[in-house]
Amino acid sequence: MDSCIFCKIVRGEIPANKVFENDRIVAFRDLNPVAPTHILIIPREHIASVSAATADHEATLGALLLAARTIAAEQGLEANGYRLVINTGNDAGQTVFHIHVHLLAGRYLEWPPG
Ligand code: D5M
Repeated sequence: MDSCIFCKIVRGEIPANKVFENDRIVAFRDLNPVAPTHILIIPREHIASVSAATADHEATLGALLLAARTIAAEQGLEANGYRLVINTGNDAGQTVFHIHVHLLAGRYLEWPPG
């Protein structure tokens, strides 16, 4: 996707504060953090949202969660815990239509979210 901002990060066309990369996944710090640790985990492959995912994306979707686990461990977040969020569609506040997992940690996270 030429115009997708997260595809541009994957291609290295715009800078990002990357914390993790593998053959399927890139992860980088959110520009507007809402918690002391706020990392976005994205697939290299463009999938617009959970709603746009198909069975063909099964391995990529699995890789997203496994990357989240690895990053949480690397960042030392397992003792106190962390939250994974995938905003999907307008009511959930999705603003970037390239599927991404928010990894949030470093403070007590209220439930339910606003
Ligand atoms: O979350 C989209 C998130 O993406 C939001 O928290 C801001 C973040 N964002 C947008 N552009 C960038 C760049 N260039 N670097 C890092 N973070 C970015 P959503 O779930 O769609 O609301």
